[in-house]
Amino acid sequence: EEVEQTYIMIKPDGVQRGLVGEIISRFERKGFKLTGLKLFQCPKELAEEHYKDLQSKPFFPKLIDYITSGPVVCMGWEGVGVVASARKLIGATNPLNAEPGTIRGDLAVQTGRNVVHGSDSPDNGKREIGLWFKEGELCAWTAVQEPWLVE
Ligand code: DAT
Ligand code: MG
Repeated sequence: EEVEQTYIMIKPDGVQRGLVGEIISRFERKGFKLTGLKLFQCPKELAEEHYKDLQSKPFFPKLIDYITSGPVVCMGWEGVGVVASARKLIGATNPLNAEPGTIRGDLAVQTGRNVVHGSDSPDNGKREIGLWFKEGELCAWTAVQEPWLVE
């Protein structure tokens, strides 16, 4: 059980649909710690860098158009096992396959409008937080609840 960092992003559909508070609440209630938060209009170059592993996919141009179509909410979250746990809270890539109780399972219907991103490994968590945030935009802080969450 390692303390990890993950990059979570509410995509433009989540912002447009008024789901920002609902989505942030789920990570807060679970017991993770917010380390960075901003509303941001993503430039095309950054979207392409973020999703560079998917460059050869047929849906890549549509994915870039979607992510840059309006403001996103960029977040850094920290916690024990946060990377895999956040992926579970988010649910399957295709919202129709995502379990009820997950963000995508409860709030979305289509892969191309799946409201939220979460890093898929601790290394990518660090990489993506570095990509989306400048140094002064992140906070290292102690949450008073920590001893009540982790032994
Ligand atoms: P995830 O976001 O669950 O980590 P991923 O990394 O495989 O999924 O893909 C990144 C995003 O690309 C995904 O959230 C939505 C889009 N995407 C993935 N597969 C797709 C497909 N088959 N058709 C359309 N969009 C797709
Ligand atoms: Mg992914």
